[in-house]
Amino acid sequence: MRYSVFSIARNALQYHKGWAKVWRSPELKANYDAVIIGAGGHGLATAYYLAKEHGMTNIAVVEKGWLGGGNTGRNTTIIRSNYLQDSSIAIYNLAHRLYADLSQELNFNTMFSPRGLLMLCQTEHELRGFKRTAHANRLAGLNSRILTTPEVKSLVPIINDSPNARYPVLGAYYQPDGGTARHDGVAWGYARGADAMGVDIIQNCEVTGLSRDGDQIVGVETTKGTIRTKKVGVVTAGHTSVLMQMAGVNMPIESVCLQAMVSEPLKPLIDVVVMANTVHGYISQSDKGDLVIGGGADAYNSYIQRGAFTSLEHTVTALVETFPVLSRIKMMRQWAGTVDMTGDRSPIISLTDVKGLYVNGGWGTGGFKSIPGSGFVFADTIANDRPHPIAEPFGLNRFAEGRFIDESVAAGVAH
Ligand code: FAD
Ligand code: PYC
Repeated sequence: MRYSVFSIARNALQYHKGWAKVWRSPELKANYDAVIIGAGGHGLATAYYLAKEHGMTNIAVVEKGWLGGGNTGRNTTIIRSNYLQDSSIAIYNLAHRLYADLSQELNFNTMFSPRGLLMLCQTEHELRGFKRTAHANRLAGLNSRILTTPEVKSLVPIINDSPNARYPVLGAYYQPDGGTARHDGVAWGYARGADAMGVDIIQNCEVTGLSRDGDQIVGVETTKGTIRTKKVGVVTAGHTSVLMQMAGVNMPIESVCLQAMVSEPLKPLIDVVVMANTVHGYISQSDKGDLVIGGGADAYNSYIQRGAFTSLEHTVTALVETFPVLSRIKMMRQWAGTVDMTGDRSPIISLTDVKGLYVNGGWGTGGFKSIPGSGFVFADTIANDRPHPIAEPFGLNRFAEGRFIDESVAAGVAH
């Protein structure tokens, strides 16, 4: 649906009563060629690419709440591809490239803003580590380099560059095309695109069971009825283990709470994204002027979406230490999401021992940036019943084979 200036004005004057719905609210059918569980960014992107690239349109995305209401709508929208291992760089880079054209692809403004991203180096170890990352990234064709402290100061004038700081800024890793996007826009754009190709997005529909016939998946039990299907993709960040248990599959995943907050709106103050991994804080400024702020995950496993006070306090301390000028701003809102972490801090995109059951999860605190790439390769994996070459290293078998993809440094501040 396209709107003219006149129709926008008319709708506003009619107290917003006349808007056409952007996607349908279809009835759940009894049979689908594939069912995607979870209408976050990854699930919706998977459905979009299944329909667009593989012609699979008789599919449903089932969501227990509202679409984009999980971590996709709760994250702080940082997009970067500065991971260390080649297999990680391949998927995050693919995602980054797709993000660059996503607004055009979806004809929906995702507000992608590659404004530049800094990861501060506040210990000698961190500086050495990020030099290694910058070299690895450049070898893979990524634009990245190490900044000196004066260069950091000129990009971020409000930063505390005192050599007497508890953790002085010794430099920074810099990805000039890292940045942010609008999280809801990404979910809504993929939802609208998938819906337009015939995908049924069923909200308020919780999956309560997965049915097997021997080692073949045959159905999905939901609060809106039973679905018969031979292909199921589980894309339920935070609850990946819960869903996979329904089919008898144990996942090497822990679920923890990760929080974020926004400040009162301020005049333009900082036009890059800054992450301070050592002290556990990061910051960017939204177009509205709010500072978008986050830090480390809670230190214990849980499924609550509230967050521990200690983590919140720690984040604010890190913020004030790095940007003393912010010590008196007010925080407007705080929220949290449940993220699912693997031991090597890399995701799982995989076939399973159950035929027709596929899983995409374990993105931990960093899966917003990967949504387009993840959806693209997961759709290909489901459609062809074999791992896409970029997804292959991320198979579940890596845990049994000891083939870990260690990204604990790149996962950074939130881990
Ligand atoms: P989700 O968006 O969580 O979607 C999963 C969906 O599954 C949910 O909507 C849920 O309701 C649904 N579901 C669960 N159980 C069921 C069921 N039984 N039946 C039906 N549906 C079910 N990543 C970055 O790259 N950059 C960042 O700056 C960043 N910041 C973050 C900040 C915070 C505070 C948090 C919490 C996360 C952050 N992340 C970030 C991580 C990122 O948000 C996630 O990795 C990503 O959004 C995961 O997307 P998803 O589609 O897999 O999951
Ligand atoms: O992955 O860049 C990231 C991130 C920042 C904050 C949470 N995750």
